[in-house]
Amino acid sequence: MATLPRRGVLKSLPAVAGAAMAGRATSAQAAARVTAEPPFPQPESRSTPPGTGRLQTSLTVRFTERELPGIGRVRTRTYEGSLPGPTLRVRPGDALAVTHVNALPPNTAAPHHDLNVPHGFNTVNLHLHGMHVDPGAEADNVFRSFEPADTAGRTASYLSTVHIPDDHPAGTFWYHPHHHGATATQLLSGLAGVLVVEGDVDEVPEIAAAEDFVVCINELKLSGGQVPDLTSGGLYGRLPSTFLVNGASNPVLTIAPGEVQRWRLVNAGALTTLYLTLAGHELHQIACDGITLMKTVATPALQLTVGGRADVLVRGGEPGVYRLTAGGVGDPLMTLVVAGTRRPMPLPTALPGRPTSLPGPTRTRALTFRSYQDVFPGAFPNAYRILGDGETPHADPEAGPNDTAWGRFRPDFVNHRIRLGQVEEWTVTNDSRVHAHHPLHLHTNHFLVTAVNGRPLATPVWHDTVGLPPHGSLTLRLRATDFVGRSMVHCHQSQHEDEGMMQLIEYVR
Ligand SMILES: [Cu+2]
Repeated sequence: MATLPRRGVLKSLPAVAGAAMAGRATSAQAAARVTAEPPFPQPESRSTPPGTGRLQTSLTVRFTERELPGIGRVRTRTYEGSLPGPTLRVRPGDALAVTHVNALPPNTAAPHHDLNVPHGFNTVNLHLHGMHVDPGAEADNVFRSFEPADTAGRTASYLSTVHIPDDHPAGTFWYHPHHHGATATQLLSGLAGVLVVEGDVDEVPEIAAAEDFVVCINELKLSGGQVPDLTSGGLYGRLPSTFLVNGASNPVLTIAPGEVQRWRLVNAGALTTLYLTLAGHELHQIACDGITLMKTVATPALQLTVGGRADVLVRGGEPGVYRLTAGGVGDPLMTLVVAGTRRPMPLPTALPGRPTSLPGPTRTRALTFRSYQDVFPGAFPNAYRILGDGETPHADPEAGPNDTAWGRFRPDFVNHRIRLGQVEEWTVTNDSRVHAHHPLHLHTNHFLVTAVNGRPLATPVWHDTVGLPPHGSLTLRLRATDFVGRSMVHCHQSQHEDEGMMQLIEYVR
């Protein structure tokens, strides 16, 4: 079984532009470029000590100035001084105890009267994205505020204790702050880390034999070596995004011909959906959003929406140099060099997947993600909101999209009461004037996507985050279990989220 990522002796080579441009080079060329360059970067790993059932760790958030490979000096908010933060590795049944220290400086701007205007950029909290755990108390509670240092520099610490159910799925999850108003700025600073739940899927022989790599993709908005706070709606639109893999620009990973590796792909960005392709190779997907598939799915391209994860197996092809790219993103994300002695390894024939069916629904909901640009004057001219099943208390459907409050997030109003054990069917529509991407994210429970634009999927797919098709709709089924309390459904395009595209859920018995 895989308990720790194996860090084999990896040969790698510099991200030479010429090499990266060549879709494929000869094996001699590739071999000639193999040097003693740093290995493919992996975040620091922190695992539950054997026999303890408890991973106790601390995460200090602070501004850090550091050299990012291929980028230069950057000063940004980090976990533990690193970008991304450390990878936390736990097992079903474990307790995860995190002591958070917020060593960011005091917030400067006074609070805005409208909480759906971005604010509080140095206040954080802790969200365990995709985890099926308690959303309340001192667990995965995104209503908490971990305040920054005071003017004298004194910091407070905040404890989160999360009990991971014995039957929690094994897979790839992640953590990040989820303080309303600051999520986009903090994600675009690189405040994110990977959370791995180890278990059954790791014991599939072909997967256990594969080297296990975290591929955490961060999206930064850099201006003069810093990430500016999102204080006006148009700011980020004018700055290009910088994409990093495990904190480096276009790092290089080496694989032998025929060798199988496991990549845990995480879109830890804030704004951009990634359409991933690896030149010369298929991606053999084994899990989506932390849920193991019923069988391996080979695909030439993968849509990784903001917040989404995909575990894939990659089998080294012909010797050469290949790029992992994302449509619409100019530079390669990373480079794969196929070199060395052929090492044939099989792909799995069976996976311990979660069945892709749920009983017929006993209740339905219709939600609409609506965004229209430039409908309001001022610094935040957009209207990001979710409509459906009880908008805000003063909702006036006749008021239409020019009512500034209608359908925007209110922390004191429950939009959806969801009964544990009951199967619901949701139709979620993307109603936007422009070609807007809205990644739907539900906290606490996964859901089963059963149809796209009304057309049933041959094989439904479990998600916690899924892109709504522009001008289209998704149909999903949900059966919430285990945890009562207040939770969230929102857009994971985090600027939209900060500006109000979020609703409150209460799970009830
Ligand atoms: Cu959105």
